[in-house]
This record gives sequence, structure tokens and C-alpha cells, in this order.
Amino acid sequence: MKIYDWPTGPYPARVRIALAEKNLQSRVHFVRINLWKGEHKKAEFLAKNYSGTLPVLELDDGTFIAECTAITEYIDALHGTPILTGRTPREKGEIHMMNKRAELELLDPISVYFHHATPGLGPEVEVYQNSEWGLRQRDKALSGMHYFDTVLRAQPFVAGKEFSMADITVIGGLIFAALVKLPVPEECEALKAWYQRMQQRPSVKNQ
Ligand code: GTS
Repeated sequence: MKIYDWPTGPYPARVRIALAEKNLQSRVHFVRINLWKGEHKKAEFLAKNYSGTLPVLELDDGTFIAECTAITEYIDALHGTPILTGRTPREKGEIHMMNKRAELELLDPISVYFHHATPGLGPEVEVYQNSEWGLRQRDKALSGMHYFDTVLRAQPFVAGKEFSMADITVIGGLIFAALVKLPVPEECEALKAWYQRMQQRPSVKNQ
């Protein structure tokens, strides 16, 4: 398998964390795509992923799978433990919901803030910016942090009692938050304590 990757990228980190959790890194060849040079917007890469984003998984038969959630589901179905996407129908439903919420309320808004209200990847790549939209998304992400703080006051992990793909997506959000210097609000104590615990996991620590 190949993963088209960018080593400091928060979204690619989600897949690298999932691979490390499943101990599958040795089965993957990482191919670096330089975001700062806009390599992900060139025709050669767009042929692999129409959306022009990283990461992308390429299977040995030439199939391309984009989107972190889809790639994580593929990896999870391959082999071993921990199970990241749920065992029972209920677990699968809850994990998928919380994972989507982590994208909608935290990680994606921070990404929009980065691309629209900061210099982002620079003028060559950021051909359209709308700073007002970016700032609204920053505020949405801050609300998302408060939401996940409330969730984590009631349970040890984002989707319940066990570590899952939803935790990985919130971790991706907090990696991106640190990159854009958007601190977790002081009062979000449960979210901060959870993140400290997550950073002790070898899969996260070794990013
Ligand atoms: N929905 C996609 C997913 O879940 O895979 C989003 C992927 C995404 O936005 N990836 C970022 C990207 O390609 C990579 S990184 O910012 O985390 O490094 N961004 C480049 C761009 O121009 O949007």
C-alpha cells in the first residue's frame, strides 16, 4: 500500500495514528506530496483524488481511497486490534456520529480558518480567500472545543468507553489548533486532560 502524505499535516496524521494503533506502518510506503508547493492541486495528483487533498491511500491493485474516515475504515477492516470503528451496530453508529461531529465542529472549521483567515499555504495555493468566513469558522471550532469538553466530562473517550476513530479525529483537530495557534480555552479542563492522556499513546507521541 502507498499513502500520499505530508508529514506535518493534521489530516494525514489521522491516518498515521490509525496505522500505528494497528501496527501496520511497515506495510505502507509513504509518498510525500508538498502542500506548500501546491503539488496536491496539480493534474497528476488530482487524477488520484479529485478533491485535491491529502492523505490518499493507493492499494496494490491501483485503487485510490481518499478521505481520512474512509482510509481509517479500510485500515481497521484489515487486521488486528484495537478496533477503531466499532464492533456492534451501536458502536459503529456512535463512533461514526462522533467522528463526523469532530470533523464538522472542530477539524474542518480550523482548516477553513487556516485557508481563509491566515496566509494559509501562500498566495500560489490560496487563490480564493474569505477572511470573514474563516473567522466565523474559527469561532465555530472554539464552540466545538467546548462541546467536546462537555462530552469528555461524562465519558473517558470521545465516542464512549473505548478509544476510537473519533478520538483520532479530535486529536487531528487539536494538532491543527496548535499549528494555527488557537489555544484550547482554559475552562475546557476535561478536553485538555483527555488530550494529555492521548499524547501519551505511542501512536500519537511518535507523530
Ligand atoms: N475531508 C478530507 C479528509 O478527511 O481526508 C480533508 C483532507 C484535507 O483537508 N487535507 C489537508 C489538505 O490536503 C492536508 S493537511 O492540511 O492536514 O496537511 N489541505 C490542502 C488544501 O489545499 O486544502
